[in-house]
Amino acid sequence: MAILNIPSTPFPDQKPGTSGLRKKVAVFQQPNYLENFVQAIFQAIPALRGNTLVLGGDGRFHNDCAVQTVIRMAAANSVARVVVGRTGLLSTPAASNLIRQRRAAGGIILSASHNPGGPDGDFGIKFNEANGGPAPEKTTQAIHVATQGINSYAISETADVDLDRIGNHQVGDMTVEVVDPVDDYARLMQALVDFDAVGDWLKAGHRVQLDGLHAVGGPYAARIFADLLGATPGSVVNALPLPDFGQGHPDPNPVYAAHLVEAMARPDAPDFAAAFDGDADRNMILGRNFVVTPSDSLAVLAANARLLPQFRDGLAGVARSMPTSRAVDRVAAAQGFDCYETPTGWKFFGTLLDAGRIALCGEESYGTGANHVREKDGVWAALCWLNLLAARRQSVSEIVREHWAKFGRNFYSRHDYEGLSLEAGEAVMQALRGKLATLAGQAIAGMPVALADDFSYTDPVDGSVSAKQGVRVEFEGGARAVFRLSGTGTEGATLRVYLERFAADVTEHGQDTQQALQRVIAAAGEIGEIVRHTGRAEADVVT
Ligand code: VG1
Ligand code: CO
Repeated sequence: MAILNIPSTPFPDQKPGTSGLRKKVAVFQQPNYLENFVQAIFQAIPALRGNTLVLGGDGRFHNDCAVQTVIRMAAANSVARVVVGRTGLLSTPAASNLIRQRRAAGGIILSASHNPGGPDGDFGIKFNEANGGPAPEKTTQAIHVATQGINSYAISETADVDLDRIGNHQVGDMTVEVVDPVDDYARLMQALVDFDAVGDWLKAGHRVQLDGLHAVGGPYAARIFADLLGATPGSVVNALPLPDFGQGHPDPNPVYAAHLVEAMARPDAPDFAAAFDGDADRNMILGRNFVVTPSDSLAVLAANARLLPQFRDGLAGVARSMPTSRAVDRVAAAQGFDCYETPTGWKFFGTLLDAGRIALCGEESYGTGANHVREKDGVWAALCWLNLLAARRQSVSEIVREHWAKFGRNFYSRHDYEGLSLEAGEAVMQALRGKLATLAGQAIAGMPVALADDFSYTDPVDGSVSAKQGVRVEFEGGARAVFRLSGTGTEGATLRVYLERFAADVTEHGQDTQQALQRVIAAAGEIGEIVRHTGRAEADVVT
């Protein structure tokens, strides 16, 4: 096998964001762009030499081509074995599981997750460490530093591996093992969830709808819900992964999966529905005429953990990202376990999970997960909910309403201002940071500010510090507005404004969320001077 050393020069913009490096497909298609980044991974992670690498992606446009490039470069960089999903597919949680099962030195996941795909869409690449989780900041920084010093990359001169054929293939000294992308993951789910109880619940006539949004979750949902659990074949829709996600936006929320919200409002609606994002690590949970917010979903799972075989012995602790509503905090306080608040991004849960301090965690961005892998896990979350429905013999809305009655309701919404100029996004954040010292004590939109800061996190396990993780403004009485800029977008800036208000009184719980948050929304607009800095009177996406 000939190994070529191709001269190259650094690209200035290869800095990973909240979850890997994401750019327009056209950027990744430039000569040497992907290659430089992959070479930087091999340079920054010497443990990959002589070891196993897990590889797969969400099937978006350019996946097929990029996966062959990574294989050729792995062979040239002395990787011993690549474990890759058939046709180059692996969901993010399945990749995390395979890394752990195979004791791999790491994994490369080709995905831009919830970002749109297709030739004009986005592509992405992410490195996961030996624990199965997204690389922590010190590793992504090392990779970024390596990208800045690239002067060549190594690649083997070999033919494409036939990724349709399960089994071992040889590329020089390196073995490429093509595996079924679903097998190991499905086995893991069977060990965690009460499949008999869910199967019986389905046999009793309950109906479900699982929506793959034409992304990588489809094959997992088809195998697990239809083949293994016996849901009727029509229960799994949009299950075929397509390079452009059928021109949809693989972001499971009430805006981009509005068709599901509508379907669940019809008289013939099923009892339960869920949808997953591009790489199937996100989940949206719906009941008949009811959408569960991700923050509530986390809180409900925490409160009912002992009903799930995975958590039969209770929870050591839970964690949520800072902007996620504090509904789960109330459960932790009532039931006496720890609750951690981390910056946005799954990489911050890794140390807590590894140390056994937490067993369950989640983000407001439709992400829920636990200690069985080191990624959020969409299909698992849907299974947990079905397990709860079967165990409690109640509907989705009954379970959530009962939860609110017991713990109070944290009304919650996220307002996204997309496609802002970088300057406008920065201007909002800078102005906010400039005000932090003087906000406390002022009354905004009639609400006195109790506390204002820029969230800084010290990891309780390894002591690493991550500063400037978002501006928090807390009002007296517990309402809150949080501001941060997205770290996953590929065009301009996206401002995210997270809004929350607690209501203990059950007579308030039926209110419309935006209505209930009206004053917090007004206060956030005023504090952030959003109209002045962005020229936008309203958010583009409200979830
Ligand atoms: C967003 C979400 C964050 C999530 C990240 C990756 O990041 O807010 O909670 O972890 O996406 O999710 P940001 O920086 O754009 O707010 V995924 O499913 O796109 O990998
Ligand atoms: Co995702």
